[in-house]
This record gives sequence, C-alpha cells and structure tokens, in this order.
Amino acid sequence: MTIEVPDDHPRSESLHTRHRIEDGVDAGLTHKQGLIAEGRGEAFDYLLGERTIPSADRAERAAAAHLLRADHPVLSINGNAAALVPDEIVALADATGAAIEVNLFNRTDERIAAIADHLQDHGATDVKGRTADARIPGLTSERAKVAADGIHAADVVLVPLEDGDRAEALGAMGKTEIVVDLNPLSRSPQVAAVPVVDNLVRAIPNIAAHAHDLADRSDDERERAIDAFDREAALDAAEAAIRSGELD
Ligand code: PTJ
Repeated sequence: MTIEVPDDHPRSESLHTRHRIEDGVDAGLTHKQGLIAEGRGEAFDYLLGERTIPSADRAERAAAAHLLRADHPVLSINGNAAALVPDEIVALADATGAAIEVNLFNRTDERIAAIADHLQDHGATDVKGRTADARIPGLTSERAKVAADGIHAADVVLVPLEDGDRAEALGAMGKTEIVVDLNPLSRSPQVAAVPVVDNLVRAIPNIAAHAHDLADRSDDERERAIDAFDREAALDAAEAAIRSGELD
C-alpha cells in the first residue's frame, strides 16, 4: 500500500516510517503488535525532537566499536526492524562482519521465513534463525529460541526493540548487549551495556557510518570509543532531553 506523504509535511519522515510499518504488516513481516510498538516509539521520538541527540551519537559510536571488536557479533532482527531498515541492517552487517539472525517475540515459522527472505532480497547473504537449535537459558518466551551458531554463540548482540526479560537473560549469559529503544525508561535499555536511545531509522545507518570511520582507525581509538561511553550518563541525558521539552 503506497500512501502519498507530502515532502513538505513537518513530520513527513515520521509518517513515512509509519507507512513502512503498515506495509510490513501487510507483507507478513511485522506483527500487528508491532504497530503498537511503533506508536510507543513515535511518542518518545516526538519528545526527543525526532533527532539523534549527542549522547545517542556517542552510544552509536561505542556500539560500532563493540561490533568491530567482537569475535562473534550478531544483529538480532524482529518484524519492525525488517520492515523499517532492511538495507541498513545489511549494510551494518557488511561494515562490521556481524551475522544477522531473525528472532521474534511473536514467533511463527511463516514470519521467520518471510523476514529471512526479505533480508536476503535486500542483499543479506546468510540469515540465521530459520532453525532454532538452541535456547537462551531462563527465558520462557519464544524469543528464547535461537541459533546455536548465532545469538547463542555471540559475544556481542545488537537488538532493536528488545523485551526486558530477554535483555536480562542475554546479559546473564555474559553477552555484551546493544539495545536500540526510544524509551530510556524501558527495562531493556536500562540493563543494556550500550543503550541507544534513538529511532532505528537513524541509529542503524549511524552505527554503520561510525563503523566505517572506526575501521580505519587504531585499536586504541576503538577502545577509547568504548571506554569513553558512560551508559548511566547516556540514559540520564536522554531522559533529561525528553523532560526538557526543548526541541532546539
Ligand atoms: O518480535 P516481533 O516482531 O514479534 O515483535 C515484537 C514487538 C515489537 C511487538 C515487541 O517487542 C513489543 O511488543 O515491543 P514493545 O514492548 O511494544 O516495545 C517496543 C519498544 O520499542 C518501546 O519501548 C518503543 O519505545 C520502542 N520503539 C518502537 N519503535 C521504535 C522503537 N525504538 C527505536 N526505534 C523505533 N523505530
């Protein structure tokens, strides 16, 4: 379904994003609950001024450095991420050497296959998750089902739109977790090593841009990007930006 959004509409980006989620539902990629998740995200994005705040940019740089330094980085993809940023996910995987794995809260074989096919249509060479031959311990939801050679073996996992239980369970497995979530008060960014409080549509390409930049720099500079990032300060800065109501 293509709906015209006038380019001069003050919130045209946000409306385009909303239509991409609707199209994702129509295509069987995004769960209907993904529409509600998008609405929650939009509300926070509006309060953040629909921009990448400086602390989120620092988080995105730290996220890129973590992915580059990892032995086995994995991007965990759900129905909203697949609908919103398929090209950008593939570009980020290429820039960092990360694997891509489909992992769903509302898991069905049909949606897993549709999302994996969709990412492959957008250039992904290998998409994990069609076979879930391992489990995340201590988690009862369908998100516990993972690939043994994917999320289960990962040392760094990037998760757009996480649920708090899995965020905690991945942390308990000793993994470094990068969470992209517009709500800084949500449990998943609260427990993530790198909480990225930004819209996926800006965060994923910006992490890839930082990865390209950092790939040309020394190990020391990559370590500094990680060490200089303060997760508590970033969460506080995002909450302060939302509360201030100052949209520049
Ligand atoms: O795994 P699936 O595809 O079956 O779908 C799972 C959903 C997305 C339905 C599930 O994870 C869910 O219900 O999510 P929640 O609990 O609604 O949480 C969504 C969180 O993501 C909220 O905190 C939103 O602020 C945030 N969010 C929504 N859209 C974006 C976002 N954060 C960043 N970028 C977005 N575009």
